[in-house]
Amino acid sequence: MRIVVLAGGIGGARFLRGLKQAAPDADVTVIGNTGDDIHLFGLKVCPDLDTVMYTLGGGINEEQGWGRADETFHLKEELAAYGVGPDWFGLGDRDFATHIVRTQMLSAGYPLSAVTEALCDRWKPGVRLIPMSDDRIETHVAVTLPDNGASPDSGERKAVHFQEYWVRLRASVPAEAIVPVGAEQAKPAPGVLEAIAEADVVLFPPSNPVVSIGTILAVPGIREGIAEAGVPVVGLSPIVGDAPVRGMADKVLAAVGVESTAAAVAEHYGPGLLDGWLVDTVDAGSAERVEAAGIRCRAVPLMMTDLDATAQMAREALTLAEEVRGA
Ligand code: FO1
Repeated sequence: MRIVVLAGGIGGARFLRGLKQAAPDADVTVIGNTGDDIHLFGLKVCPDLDTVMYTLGGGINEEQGWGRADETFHLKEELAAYGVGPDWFGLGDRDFATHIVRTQMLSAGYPLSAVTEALCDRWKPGVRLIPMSDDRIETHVAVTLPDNGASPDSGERKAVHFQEYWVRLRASVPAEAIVPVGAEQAKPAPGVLEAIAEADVVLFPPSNPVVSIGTILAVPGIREGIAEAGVPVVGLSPIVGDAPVRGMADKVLAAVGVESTAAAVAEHYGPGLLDGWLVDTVDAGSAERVEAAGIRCRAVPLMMTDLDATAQMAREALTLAEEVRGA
């Protein structure tokens, strides 16, 4: 079975670990979000690609869900000693090696998709990880900084890089707009549209529907490719009990006018894209609203408490896909 998964960071990566256990013989292609990418210290950092690669390759810092296990931060400390910022993004020494190799290969002319394939040669994630595009796309967030007089630009409306909004500001101010800069001019990376066209099922894991899956869908051709593939598209709600399971998805959902509920996210994707939607048992009451939107809906436990629970979620998603296919 050929499965295509659109994945962001932590939630998507953890779901993939369960999917691999639930469908060990499946051929899984992951289309990774690159809107979170950031250039720091002259290096290109790809947080969502690295989170999938490290999580499935066994190198992830399990508690954080990002960055490497057994990290040290000597480089970060030395850079801070030179007064070279930013100091709010925690890059570890082991993680720096990934960004150095990536940047070296990009500078030598390799596209991001080839670089990602080369990095995965080491990590062997057990899935094919393709960036959504080889073109540069960076998600920026429009905010009005608090008018506290503390910082020079306080009280001003400005666009900040997604990572600054997420990590430095901790999403403490409303996101007034979220823009995947560069998406309109970007093309899907080689293999993305082919994988979608050849897929038996497409899955939307519990990744952020705006800044992760939404950004992937913003690359021209990907949303259309999925909608026209004629195969079941099944998603798992990242919102459980009107709150995001992890992260601050509710902050970015508000920016696009979507209420923070499992049903609203399904409606946001729409029946043109989604055929099936899994909500957590606590949201079983919303299944009727989702079905009324033309999307088949089932209520199952959606907390990825451990690998077996996550594998069961993946099995439920694949079962719903078969139900939709048969409909
Ligand atoms: N998230 C944080 O909350 N704080 C950090 O200092 C941080 C550093 C970091 C370094 C490398 C990397 O790949 C991810 C990192 N993240 C950090 C997570 C990152 O912001 C998120 O994983 C995604 O961008 C959102 O899914």
